[in-house]
Amino acid sequence: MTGTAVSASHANKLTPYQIMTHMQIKLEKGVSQKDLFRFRDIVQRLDLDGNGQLNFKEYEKNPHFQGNPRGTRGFFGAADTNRDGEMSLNEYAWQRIITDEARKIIFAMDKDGDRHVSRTEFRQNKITSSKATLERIFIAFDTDENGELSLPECLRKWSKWARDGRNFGSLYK
Ligand SMILES: [Ca+2]
Ligand SMILES: [Ca+2]
Ligand SMILES: [Ca+2]
Ligand SMILES: [Ca+2]
Repeated sequence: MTGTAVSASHANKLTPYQIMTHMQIKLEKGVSQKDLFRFRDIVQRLDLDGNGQLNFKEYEKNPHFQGNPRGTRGFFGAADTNRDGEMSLNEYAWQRIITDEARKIIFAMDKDGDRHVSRTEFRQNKITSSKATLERIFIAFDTDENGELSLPECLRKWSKWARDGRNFGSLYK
Protein backbone atom coordinates (compact mmCIF):
# COMPACT_ATOMS: atom_id res chain seq x y z
CA MET A 1 0.00 0.00 0.00
CA THR A 2 1.33 3.43 -0.87
CA GLY A 3 1.48 6.35 1.54
CA THR A 4 -1.06 8.23 -0.52
CA ALA A 5 -3.60 5.43 -0.25
CA VAL A 6 -3.25 5.33 3.53
CA SER A 7 -3.79 9.04 4.01
CA ALA A 8 -6.70 9.05 1.54
CA SER A 9 -8.50 6.27 3.39
CA HIS A 10 -7.89 8.10 6.66
CA ALA A 11 -9.34 11.32 5.34
CA ASN A 12 -12.49 9.47 4.36
CA LYS A 13 -12.76 7.33 7.42
CA LEU A 14 -16.31 6.48 8.37
CA THR A 15 -17.49 6.89 11.91
CA PRO A 16 -18.81 3.79 13.70
CA TYR A 17 -22.26 5.35 13.52
CA GLN A 18 -22.02 5.75 9.74
CA ILE A 19 -20.84 2.16 9.33
CA MET A 20 -23.68 0.83 11.49
CA THR A 21 -26.18 2.93 9.56
CA HIS A 22 -24.87 1.66 6.22
CA MET A 23 -25.18 -1.90 7.45
CA GLN A 24 -28.78 -1.21 8.56
CA ILE A 25 -28.23 -2.46 12.05
CA LYS A 26 -31.48 -2.88 13.94
CA LEU A 27 -30.16 -3.78 17.41
CA GLU A 28 -32.98 -3.82 19.98
CA LYS A 29 -35.56 -2.94 17.32
CA GLY A 30 -34.88 -6.33 15.76
CA VAL A 31 -35.61 -8.46 18.83
CA SER A 32 -38.92 -9.78 20.04
CA GLN A 33 -40.29 -10.07 23.55
CA LYS A 34 -39.79 -13.82 23.12
CA ASP A 35 -36.05 -13.35 22.47
CA LEU A 36 -35.78 -11.26 25.64
CA PHE A 37 -37.52 -13.96 27.68
CA ARG A 38 -35.21 -16.56 26.18
CA PHE A 39 -32.16 -14.53 27.23
CA ARG A 40 -33.57 -14.22 30.73
CA ASP A 41 -34.13 -17.96 30.95
CA ILE A 42 -30.52 -18.63 29.94
CA VAL A 43 -29.16 -16.24 32.56
CA GLN A 44 -31.39 -17.77 35.25
CA ARG A 45 -30.29 -21.27 34.31
CA LEU A 46 -26.58 -20.40 34.46
CA ASP A 47 -26.82 -18.27 37.60
CA LEU A 48 -25.82 -20.99 40.07
CA ASP A 49 -25.40 -18.75 43.13
CA GLY A 50 -28.68 -17.00 42.37
CA ASN A 51 -27.41 -13.42 42.71
CA GLY A 52 -29.06 -12.41 39.43
CA GLN A 53 -25.73 -11.96 37.64
CA LEU A 54 -23.28 -14.26 35.90
CA ASN A 55 -19.64 -14.35 36.89
CA PHE A 56 -17.19 -15.86 34.44
CA LYS A 57 -17.22 -19.29 36.09
CA GLU A 58 -20.99 -19.50 35.82
CA TYR A 59 -21.01 -18.22 32.29
CA GLU A 60 -18.39 -20.57 30.88
CA LYS A 61 -20.69 -23.48 31.75
CA ASN A 62 -22.82 -22.34 28.82
CA PRO A 63 -22.83 -25.35 26.47
CA HIS A 64 -23.01 -22.92 23.56
CA PHE A 65 -19.34 -22.13 24.09
CA GLN A 66 -17.95 -25.59 24.81
CA GLY A 67 -14.54 -25.85 23.21
CA ASN A 68 -14.37 -22.15 22.41
CA PRO A 69 -12.71 -20.47 25.41
CA ARG A 70 -11.67 -17.48 23.35
CA GLY A 71 -15.24 -16.88 22.23
CA THR A 72 -16.39 -17.19 25.84
CA ARG A 73 -13.90 -14.61 27.08
CA GLY A 74 -14.62 -12.33 24.15
CA PHE A 75 -18.35 -12.37 24.79
CA PHE A 76 -18.00 -11.89 28.53
CA GLY A 77 -15.44 -9.10 28.24
CA ALA A 78 -17.51 -7.16 25.73
CA ALA A 79 -20.77 -7.73 27.61
CA ASP A 80 -19.50 -6.57 31.02
CA THR A 81 -19.61 -2.89 30.16
CA ASN A 82 -19.45 -1.61 33.75
CA ARG A 83 -16.39 -3.84 34.33
CA ASP A 84 -17.51 -5.25 37.65
CA GLY A 85 -16.60 -8.82 36.68
CA GLU A 86 -20.24 -9.90 36.57
CA MET A 87 -22.61 -9.98 33.66
CA SER A 88 -26.03 -8.66 34.50
CA LEU A 89 -29.10 -9.83 32.61
CA ASN A 90 -29.20 -6.51 30.80
CA GLU A 91 -25.52 -6.72 29.86
CA TYR A 92 -26.00 -10.28 28.63
CA ALA A 93 -29.09 -9.40 26.59
CA TRP A 94 -27.40 -6.44 24.90
CA GLN A 95 -24.40 -8.52 23.95
CA ARG A 96 -26.67 -11.24 22.55
CA ILE A 97 -28.62 -8.69 20.52
CA ILE A 98 -25.39 -7.24 19.12
CA THR A 99 -23.62 -10.51 18.35
CA ASP A 100 -26.65 -12.45 17.07
CA GLU A 101 -27.36 -9.74 14.53
CA ALA A 102 -23.69 -9.44 13.55
CA ARG A 103 -23.44 -13.20 13.08
CA LYS A 104 -26.52 -13.26 10.89
CA ILE A 105 -25.30 -10.46 8.64
CA ILE A 106 -21.76 -11.82 8.39
CA PHE A 107 -22.80 -15.38 7.60
CA ALA A 108 -25.26 -14.15 4.98
CA MET A 109 -22.30 -12.59 3.16
CA ASP A 110 -20.28 -15.81 3.36
CA LYS A 111 -21.53 -17.32 0.10
CA ASP A 112 -19.07 -20.21 -0.13
CA GLY A 113 -19.59 -21.20 3.51
CA ASP A 114 -15.92 -21.21 4.57
CA ARG A 115 -16.82 -19.08 7.63
CA HIS A 116 -14.84 -16.15 6.29
CA VAL A 117 -15.98 -13.18 4.28
CA SER A 118 -13.59 -12.53 1.44
CA ARG A 119 -13.28 -9.12 -0.17
CA THR A 120 -15.14 -10.44 -3.21
CA GLU A 121 -17.98 -11.74 -1.05
CA PHE A 122 -18.14 -8.47 0.84
CA ARG A 123 -18.33 -6.46 -2.39
CA GLN A 124 -21.41 -8.41 -3.45
CA ASN A 125 -23.51 -7.12 -0.61
CA LYS A 126 -26.06 -4.47 -1.34
CA ILE A 127 -25.76 -2.23 1.70
CA THR A 128 -24.57 0.65 -0.42
CA SER A 129 -24.08 1.26 -4.12
CA SER A 130 -20.82 3.05 -3.43
CA LYS A 131 -17.86 0.73 -4.00
CA ALA A 132 -15.59 3.18 -2.20
CA THR A 133 -17.78 3.09 0.91
CA LEU A 134 -17.91 -0.70 0.85
CA GLU A 135 -14.14 -0.83 0.62
CA ARG A 136 -13.81 1.55 3.58
CA ILE A 137 -16.14 -0.57 5.69
CA PHE A 138 -14.23 -3.71 4.73
CA ILE A 139 -10.90 -2.13 5.71
CA ALA A 140 -12.37 -0.96 9.01
CA PHE A 141 -13.40 -4.54 9.88
CA ASP A 142 -10.24 -6.24 8.64
CA THR A 143 -8.07 -5.64 11.71
CA ASP A 144 -5.31 -8.08 10.77
CA GLU A 145 -5.34 -6.82 7.16
CA ASN A 146 -5.31 -10.31 5.64
CA GLY A 147 -7.97 -9.43 3.07
CA GLU A 148 -10.79 -11.46 4.62
CA LEU A 149 -13.04 -11.13 7.61
CA SER A 150 -13.31 -13.75 10.31
CA LEU A 151 -16.25 -13.87 12.70
CA PRO A 152 -14.23 -13.01 15.87
CA GLU A 153 -12.58 -10.15 14.03
CA CYS A 154 -15.94 -8.72 13.03
CA LEU A 155 -17.54 -9.30 16.42
CA ARG A 156 -14.83 -7.38 18.26
CA LYS A 157 -15.31 -4.28 16.11
CA TRP A 158 -19.05 -4.66 15.94
CA SER A 159 -19.45 -4.87 19.72
CA LYS A 160 -17.47 -1.70 20.08
CA TRP A 161 -19.12 0.22 17.28
CA ALA A 162 -22.63 -0.75 18.29
CA ARG A 163 -21.98 0.83 21.68
CA ASP A 164 -20.24 3.92 20.36
CA GLY A 165 -21.84 7.06 21.76
CA ARG A 166 -24.84 5.14 23.03
CA ASN A 167 -26.08 4.61 26.51
CA PHE A 168 -27.80 1.26 26.63
CA GLY A 169 -30.84 1.34 28.84
CA SER A 170 -32.64 -1.49 30.51
CA LEU A 171 -34.39 -3.97 28.25
CA TYR A 172 -36.44 -5.40 31.09
CA LYS A 173 -39.05 -3.36 32.88
CA1 LIG B 1 -24.38 -15.52 39.82
CA1 LIG C 1 -21.24 -6.01 34.78
CA1 LIG D 1 -16.43 -17.13 2.37
CA1 LIG E 1 -8.94 -10.30 8.58
